[in-house]
Amino acid sequence: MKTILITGATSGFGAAMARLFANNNWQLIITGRRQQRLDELQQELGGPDKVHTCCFDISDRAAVEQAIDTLPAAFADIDVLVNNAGLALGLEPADKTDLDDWEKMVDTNIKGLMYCTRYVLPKMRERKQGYVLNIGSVAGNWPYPGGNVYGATKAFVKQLSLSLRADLLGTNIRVTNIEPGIAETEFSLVRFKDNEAAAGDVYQNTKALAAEDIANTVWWLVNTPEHVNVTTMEVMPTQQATGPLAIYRGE
Ligand code: NDP
Ligand code: 8X3
Repeated sequence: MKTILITGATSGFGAAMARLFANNNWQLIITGRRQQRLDELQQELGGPDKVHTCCFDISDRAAVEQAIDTLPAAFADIDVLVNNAGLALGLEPADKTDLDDWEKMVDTNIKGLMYCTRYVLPKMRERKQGYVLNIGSVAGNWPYPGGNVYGATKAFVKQLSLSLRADLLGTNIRVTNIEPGIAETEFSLVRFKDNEAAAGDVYQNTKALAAEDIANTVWWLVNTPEHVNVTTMEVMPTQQATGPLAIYRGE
């Protein structure tokens, strides 16, 4: 039975991936900070023999190391790592943003992803097999007002993904950066700090991606032949596209 480690599986993309892979007979390691949600998902998807839970803050390097180091033997050979945990906080312009929000995005989206990758890779190299899928974002490609540090963290994820490919050439380990566009999850509720009206507005009168669309994308990628590496995959809803460059024309 193959094993997938999904970070941030307590909601959104991560929870959808957990359900899809469990239903296809994979063993899961699921992480997040909300123990109760991890417990519920474990229960739903087959119990502790099939699903191992790790509750930690991904920005806590020692906690990530400890979780990977102390995996039960049956879960220790990770075939697929999905670096999914992440968040956006705020949509203010750079001169008005809360610096704590910026730091939290860097700590989670950049440092957390670095820690998981660094602690999982050695065993993959030893086993000469593995697949690292990073969840980047269109925000790493296309700047938008208020996207500032969130977009910059996702540009980091894109560049690190490309660099991993360079480092891992010859190891048989695959790396893909998936870059989703707007998707309806708890993402906006988190971004707007539990302001349900503001979060709801994001998905008004359009058809955003669903979490399952990204789970299906991951499933497809994982099931491509081992000699195929999709390096980057941008996935937008049909009803989203890039806009023109902005021009300020004065008062
Ligand atoms: P959700 O808010 O629904 O899920 C985010 C997940 O990340 C949760 O499981 C959360 O778990 C986990 N997480 C957040 N911070 C931490 C932390 N410090 N430590 C551990 N886990 C953490 O959002 P999505 O499913 O939409 O987001 C998943 C990924 O997709 C993110 O990286 C996001 O940036 C990216 N993305 C989202 C898009 C969208 O429009 N929704 C589009 C493009 C990319 P918990 O709270 O339990 O810790
Ligand atoms: C999430 C997509 O456009 O809200 O990464 O930044 S967007």
